[in-house]
Amino acid sequence: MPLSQDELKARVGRAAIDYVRPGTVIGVGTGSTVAHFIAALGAMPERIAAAVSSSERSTAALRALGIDVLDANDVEHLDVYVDGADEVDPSGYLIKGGGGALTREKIVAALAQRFVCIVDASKAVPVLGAFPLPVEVVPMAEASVRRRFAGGVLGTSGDAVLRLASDGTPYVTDNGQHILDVHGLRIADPVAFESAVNDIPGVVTVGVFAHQKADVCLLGTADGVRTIT
Ligand code: ABF
Repeated sequence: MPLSQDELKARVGRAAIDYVRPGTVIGVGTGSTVAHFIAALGAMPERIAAAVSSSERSTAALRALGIDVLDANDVEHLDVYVDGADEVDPSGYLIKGGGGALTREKIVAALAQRFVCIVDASKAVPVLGAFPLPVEVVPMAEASVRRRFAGGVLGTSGDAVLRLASDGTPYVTDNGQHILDVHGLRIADPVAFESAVNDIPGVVTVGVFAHQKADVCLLGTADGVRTIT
């Protein structure tokens, strides 16, 4: 019987505990794979000292386990940051932000000595871009950013669609901004592409993690957990 995607996520979420040192302060990302990691944190015999979270959703899950959640401003560095992703390429470059938390994820990842990414095998791709690229934008810049992607950025163009909440209104991030999901891109040079999109006026965060790529990527597969470093 093949393992379900959620069982692969659980497997890799548990495996990330090997990179967590008891008594340290760690960074915790967002998403369903990270939810399995948070559950495994709660089961550690010797607990972590505290966590810095990348979303209200993860904060609630950590606090429900009695894990202290600190403000990022009160922490100078984190031992490790553990988070999921929507796509990972063979170099460990990532697309993130499907869960809407990309800005805080980048902020928290930047505090960490090591970034451990946890994904199920379906996230591994040869080239980033099949997953619609999340771009957090200031609402007044939506149309101009959409036009920039339509015209092409570093030789690849895409169709930027405003992300909507379940009630049909624009999705609003934890930071009060909107998200454009850009379809149809092929990101051959993630480092240069991340810089180019960061330079577009009105862009708050682009969901390409290349300057801050994963130091270790744990891939949950039917044959076990594989690492991409
Ligand atoms: C989060 O992990 C987001 O950046 C990304 O969208 C998400 C992947 O979600 P899941 O683990 O539920 O597939 O960090």
